[in-house]
Amino acid sequence: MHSIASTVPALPHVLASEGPSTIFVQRSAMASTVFAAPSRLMTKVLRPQGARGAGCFPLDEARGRLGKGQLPSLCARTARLWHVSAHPTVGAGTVVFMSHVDERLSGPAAASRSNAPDLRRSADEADHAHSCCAPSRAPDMRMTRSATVRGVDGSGTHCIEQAALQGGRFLMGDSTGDGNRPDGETPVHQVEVAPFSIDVTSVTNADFARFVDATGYVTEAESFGFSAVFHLAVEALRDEIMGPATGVPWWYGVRGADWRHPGGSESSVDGLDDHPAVHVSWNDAVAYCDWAARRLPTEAEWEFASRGGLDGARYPWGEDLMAPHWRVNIFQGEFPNRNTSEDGWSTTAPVRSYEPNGYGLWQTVGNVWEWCADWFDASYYLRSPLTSPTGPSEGASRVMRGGSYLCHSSYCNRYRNSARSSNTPDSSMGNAGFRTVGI
Ligand SMILES: [Ca+2]
Ligand SMILES: [Ca+2]
Repeated sequence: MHSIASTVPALPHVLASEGPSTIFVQRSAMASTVFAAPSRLMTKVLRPQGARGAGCFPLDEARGRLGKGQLPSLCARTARLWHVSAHPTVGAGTVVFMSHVDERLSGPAAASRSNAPDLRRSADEADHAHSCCAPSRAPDMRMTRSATVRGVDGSGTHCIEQAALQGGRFLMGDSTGDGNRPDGETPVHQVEVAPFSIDVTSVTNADFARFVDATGYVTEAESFGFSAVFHLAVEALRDEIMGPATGVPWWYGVRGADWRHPGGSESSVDGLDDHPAVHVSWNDAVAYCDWAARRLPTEAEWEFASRGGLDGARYPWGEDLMAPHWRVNIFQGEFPNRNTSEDGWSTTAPVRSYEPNGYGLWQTVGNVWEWCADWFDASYYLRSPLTSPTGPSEGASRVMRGGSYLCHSSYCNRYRNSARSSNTPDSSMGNAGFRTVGI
């Protein structure tokens, strides 16, 4: 893949940007949350303290002001964090707050808006609750969908090896303290799942091609005409690159990017038969499941399976990330512009890379995010039932688990058994796929 890094706005440039795009710099390693606000409001409410970015302030002060309602609720809801290690401008250990919030979203109507950073260059509204992991489609884009679904009737042949799990009780949630508080990885709670069988790998390009060949299914990325591609992975003509996603300049909307063209129109899946299918939305994954007479795992089933029988462990293989070598495909180097790929891969890896966990599952963490059946709610663990939880009855986004090749220890530490994220069910991106379970 060729790099278009030279065309990507470097973070120092973004730091100097004007208008609704605001970056807040906070020089405490203790920060565990982020909030976003229009620059006008930020200037008015918060005390600018530094020369870097739009404002520097102690996290406690920011939290206090949020608690007193001095910032719109939207700001709290959009909270996200980017740790920047050894950033050329900001410096090691600094926490950068990035925001791209339209002031029109600060009013009462904001609460009803979906989490959906806009992938259009002209966009001026965004709410990127999980967009460090994967940007979402803009709400108005959903009106353009015209997906064609034929033959999705349970007649398909699913060829992925299965692990038959006995089920049982386990402790679900983060017991290590590594969790991202806004993600709702706690409280740790006991959950019981029934026996189930699950794919030992995520669904590959070869598997997904078999489905599409049999049904003529058109994915949402193809219907919308574009999908989200990490900037270093773009392989597209210049006029197909829609520009950086709002607030997350390392994600580009790319016309022509879809599961057959993971980097854009100039890429293909030739030679990638055994790589995970990506640019597959939650709706697309469910369509595959319908065809194959399968279903997506519940979030509880996914975590039970990923733990591989190791109670409370941070990773599927235990506690140490390097044990003694790389066992997961994530991002090494300086995110987002320099990936040293020490683990062997800069984007997707073949699904049977590294070693399987104790249940025989490969790469539950890292490589690609995996869609789960549940709606996402950060507070769900507070009321989750003991037996076979299936998630909230409604929501705006669907759970994704396991992190991806873009996870970096310094800013998006979600390549853990308990880590949670989500995206809207029509969103697709180059770092998300799925695995299925038996009905
Ligand atoms: Ca990697
Ligand atoms: Ca994975």
